Amino acid sequence: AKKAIGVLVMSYGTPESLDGVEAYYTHIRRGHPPSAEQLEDLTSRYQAIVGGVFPLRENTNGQVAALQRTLDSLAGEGTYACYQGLKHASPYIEDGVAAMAAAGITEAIGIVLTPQYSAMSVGGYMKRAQEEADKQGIAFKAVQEYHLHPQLIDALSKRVNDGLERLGDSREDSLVLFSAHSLPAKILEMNDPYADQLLATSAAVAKAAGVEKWQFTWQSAGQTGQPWLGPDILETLERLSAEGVKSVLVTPVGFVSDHLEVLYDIDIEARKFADARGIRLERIRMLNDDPQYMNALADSVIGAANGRT
Ligand code: FEC
Repeated sequence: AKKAIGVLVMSYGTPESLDGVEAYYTHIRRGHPPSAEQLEDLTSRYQAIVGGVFPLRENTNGQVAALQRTLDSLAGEGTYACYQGLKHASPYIEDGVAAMAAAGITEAIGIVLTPQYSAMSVGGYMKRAQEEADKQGIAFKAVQEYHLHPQLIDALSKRVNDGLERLGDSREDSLVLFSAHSLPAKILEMNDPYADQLLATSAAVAKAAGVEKWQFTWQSAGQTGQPWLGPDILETLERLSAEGVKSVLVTPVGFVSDHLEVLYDIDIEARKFADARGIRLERIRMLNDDPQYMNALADSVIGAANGRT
């Protein structure tokens, strides 16, 4: 039989349980344990989110399974074999590559469950995957980005229309607020494509949904003592309230799952902030294992395997 091409599906990772939060946070901080206060703050955010304490794990599992089914139906069973590799939790990126090698795979494609490239995000995942693939003797190719894939844009634009419908009467006055995870502002000196790709995704989704009133804002900046890209979503909501905006549809374009940065940072923190300023805030449904999103991923993987990227 023909040997399968490995697909390393990479995602951020989340703790297994509340006991695992400290080790997870320490890994994110590159081996520096958080202070007791930082740990307490993060633990309380996990405790506050609804729909399961660590929904990202189940959502990533569901995405990997759905991508496997999509690849099977597009390319035939046995052509591609998906493996999971997480940035900050087990199974780590290196574990996923080692599992491929153990299965006899010699050729693999890597793809990250976030559409836009940054040297600090996708670049970091790919560097670790490439290094382990080199060690294991696997020929590795990366899907760097898929931020303008037509199936991704269509899936997001449908969600924008759904969300505007939920805002009901205020649809005409609603503003679509695209958002993404902030990064340290030093990426601007590196000519990083992250911000441009996020704006390109946002503009394409707005166009496809027929939305004219939209803006982009950052969210979820870390506290590292260094400046991060702004304005943050809370600053943006403050300004919008001063401008008299009454209804906002938050549309994350860099996140693809329900997880802490959506369920806490938007649904709890930003919503409370908006409520206090008389702004009605809704959020689009996240993609999770949406079939069009799975198609965008599968098509990008097949494209890379056939030398299209
Ligand atoms: O639900 C979950 O358990 C995980 C939610 C989660 C996602 C996520 C995605 C991204 N991050 C990105 C960059 C950074 C940088 C730092 C950083 C820190 C954290 C902390 C938590 C956390 N991130 Fe995250 N991120 C998620 C969770 N992230 C928790 C630590 C506490 C905090 O700051 O709140 C700063 C690291 C440092 O200290 O040096 C930088 C980027 C993404 C989106 C792309 C991707 O998914 O990979 C970029 C989901």
